[in-house]
Amino acid sequence: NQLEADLQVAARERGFALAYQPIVSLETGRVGGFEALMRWPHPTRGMVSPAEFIPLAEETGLIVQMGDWALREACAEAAAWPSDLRLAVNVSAVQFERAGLERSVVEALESSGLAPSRLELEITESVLMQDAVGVVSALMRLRALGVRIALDDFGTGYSSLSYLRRFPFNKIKIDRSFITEIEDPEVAEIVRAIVGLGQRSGASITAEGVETARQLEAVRALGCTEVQGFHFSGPLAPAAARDFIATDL
Ligand code: G
Ligand code: G
Ligand code: NA
Ligand code: MN
Repeated sequence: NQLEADLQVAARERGFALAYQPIVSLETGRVGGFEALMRWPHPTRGMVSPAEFIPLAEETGLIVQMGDWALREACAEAAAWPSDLRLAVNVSAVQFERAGLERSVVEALESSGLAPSRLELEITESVLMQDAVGVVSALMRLRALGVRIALDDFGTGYSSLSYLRRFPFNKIKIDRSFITEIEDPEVAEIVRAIVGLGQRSGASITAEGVETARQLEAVRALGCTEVQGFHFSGPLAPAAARDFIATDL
């Protein structure tokens, strides 16, 4: 398969880029950090979507070296931001299956000088669906380093609520599909319940995919503490992300 062969080359030659999407704190009204999102500028196909290449990278195991690169690259970039800003990096279930994730995180932090408390790893429920004991202890060791752990795309899986009991997440990111329908009172009630669960477990709550001022006001009223979405900004190239920090919202 040609795409797979190309991905192999890109992984070897580090032919990827990172885009950074602002996450806005509703407590301060300012940017609180950025989520790093991988991009693949393909030599002939143009920009290939992560929706296409991340699953392929997971199937082939290439995600391990790609993920290591993303951690190092993103930590180095974030070290240049003001020190109150955080960096979120997505970590795939496949990276947890292989040994070495903890070492990669430590190396990315040490080589960049980024304080561990500024790094947040975003995992999805698929991470917790694997061998629960091994994964939970790996997450605990990462937390012991001072790194924060966020549960991404919350509400889309088969048994979201049960995962909240397995591990003390620092953050819950409510999936975009709920925010899209937030003006439906039943959906708003679900989001209110998620916010309550988060507050009781000490997790902050991010609303993903906020695209309109009405959605922003709705999630604010429901108690979300952070928002991410096109209303403020989509993912930005590194220099544009630095400019965004200086912008008044
Ligand atoms: O950037 P975009 O919204 O197109 O991303 C699509 C999907 O790809 C998202 O679900 C996102 O979590 C995933 N993704 C983007 N970058 C990374 C990455 O560096 N590692 C992993 N594991 N997933 C990523
Ligand atoms: O699964 P994850 O949450 O990591 O996916 C992030 C993806 O969501 C990125 O690819 C990003 O481009 C996309 N995204 C971010 N904000 C919005 C938004 O407001 N609307 C839509 N449709 N997509 C968004
Ligand atoms: Na994510
Ligand atoms: Mn997400």
